Amino acid sequence: AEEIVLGRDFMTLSQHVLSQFGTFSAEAYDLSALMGRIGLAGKTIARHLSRAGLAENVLGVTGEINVQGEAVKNMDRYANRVFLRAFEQSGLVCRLASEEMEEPYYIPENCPIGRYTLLYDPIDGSSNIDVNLAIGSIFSIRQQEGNDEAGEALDLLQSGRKQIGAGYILYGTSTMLVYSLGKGVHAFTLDPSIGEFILFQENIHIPANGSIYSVNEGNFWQWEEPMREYVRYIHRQAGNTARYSGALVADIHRILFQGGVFLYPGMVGHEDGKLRLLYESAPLAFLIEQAGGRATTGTQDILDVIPKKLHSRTPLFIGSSENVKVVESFLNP
Ligand code: P6P
Repeated sequence: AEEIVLGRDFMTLSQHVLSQFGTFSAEAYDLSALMGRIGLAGKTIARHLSRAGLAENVLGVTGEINVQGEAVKNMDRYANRVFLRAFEQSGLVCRLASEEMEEPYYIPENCPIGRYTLLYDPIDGSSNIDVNLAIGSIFSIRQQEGNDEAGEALDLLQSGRKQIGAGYILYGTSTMLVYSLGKGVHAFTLDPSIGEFILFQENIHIPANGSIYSVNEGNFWQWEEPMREYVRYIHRQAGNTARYSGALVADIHRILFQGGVFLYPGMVGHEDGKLRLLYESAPLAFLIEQAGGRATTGTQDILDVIPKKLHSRTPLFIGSSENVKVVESFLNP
């Protein structure tokens, strides 16, 4: 095997975060430790998933219904707790907000010295778990501004432009972590034999245009007419390919590397669509904009939306800048 040059060919996630800052500042060490904890959560979840069908509480449901009105899968509850455990005794994060928790989780002992707020979707695409298809975790890192429990709105109900970092973990044929701290988008593969996420691509740029469109066409007759017109236009145009996995992270990962557009529009009776702003659309919009792409609600950049509630939804159109522009031309004729 060819010689590995330490520091060039072998860059762990924590090392890479430090290298992003060029100085060994307190902030650099904080964010390196924080990303290391996210990596720990990802490794723990990946290991549990690898035991599907063999260990308890991987497949199947808990019998509860979450704040979204959806059946709670065993993995949803397990993964949510893994993130919470990863940040207790960390001194880094005062408050965590998750798709699986109605209210934010507040860690008082971290708050006076805490500096960050973490929002996350612990398992995105959980309908894929029981059929062994790709799923993900999505995370968004914000500066902590409120230094007590009441500071919730300060820390959470803010525009996506205030995110200081975001990314996802994709539990697929391999486990990958993709993140940005506002200095480009970088991708890592988990090497389970050493338990480290190793850098495999830096400064990823999304193609300006792509032939993939990713949308659940089963909702066709629930869409507004402009959205139907767009999909009819795509059907008539030669060379387009439909890819839709049921897991947002997997569909976005494909589009990040190959170009194209993911669409989750509003529907009659559900004008805001299904996806959550703060821990699904906003972190992915941060990442895709860092990679040179676009993300919009159809009328506004996702990153400019200021939510009224923690679990606010918005429509999402995200991907290659030219593809998103065509979508907007149909939605705002
Ligand atoms: P639909 C999974 O439940 C999820 O939140 C995303 O991961 C995924 O893109 C979307 O919902 C799938 O929703 O309505 O097409 O099944």
